[in-house]
Amino acid sequence: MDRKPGHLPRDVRAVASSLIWIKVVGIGNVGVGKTSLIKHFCESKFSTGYQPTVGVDYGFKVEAVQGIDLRVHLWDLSGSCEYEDVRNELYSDTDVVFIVYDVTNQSSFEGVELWLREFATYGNNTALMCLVGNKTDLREDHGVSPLDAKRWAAQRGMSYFETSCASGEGVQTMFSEMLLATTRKKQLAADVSQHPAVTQHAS
Ligand SMILES: Nc1nc2c(ncn2[C@@H]2O[C@H](COP(=O)(O)OP(=O)(O)OP(=O)(O)O)[C@@H](O)[C@H]2O)c(=O)[nH]1
Ligand SMILES: [Mg+2]
Repeated sequence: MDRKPGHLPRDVRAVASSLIWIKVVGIGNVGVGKTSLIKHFCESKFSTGYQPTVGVDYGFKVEAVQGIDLRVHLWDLSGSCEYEDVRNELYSDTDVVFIVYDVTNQSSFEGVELWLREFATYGNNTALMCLVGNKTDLREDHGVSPLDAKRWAAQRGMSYFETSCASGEGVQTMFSEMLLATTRKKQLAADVSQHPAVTQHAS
């Protein structure tokens, strides 16, 4: 390499700055699988051991969506009430928030309303919101009804996904669909700000 340190070629810097930044936040009760979802998305890995997130963790991935490279910043927040203040500091400017519950654990589903309220209080009201039923590989008849979960999400205008970090089923689909929806939203907002007159005329 004959390149001087700290002097990237112009085209590399241009590509880097043209990437779209997306802030994704995962919330939900302790142990529902937020860290596992993010780890599966970033590294295609799953581990059965449980290591509670201490406050907050962070992941990063460049993901191509419809030919556009997105810089995806993933904020993995602890579900423990002990870290409420830490979470509330991190909610601003979120593009996508996914609320996770465990399909085998009714109380984790009952908790989603509180998570929605916490985000509504401290986050931005422009974020795209999704509900995720995780651990479908462990689903039993007496678990959370998928119909109830779908209805809950639909009533709040949220998308609903089901995932298993153990088998990987649904994980990539969930992230791809969330990222596609938020990219379209961002592109639309950029079009509107570039052509305000056209938009005003059309309405
Ligand atoms: N069988 C199964 N186990 C899972 C799945 N997702 C997560 N787990 C397990 O559930 C436990 C908790 O997962 P985490 O991802 O650490 O949960 P969390 O929501 O990040 O929990 P906190 O950080 O404490 O808020 C771990 O033992 C995981 O291996 C899944 O889809 N299927
Ligand atoms: Mg965690």
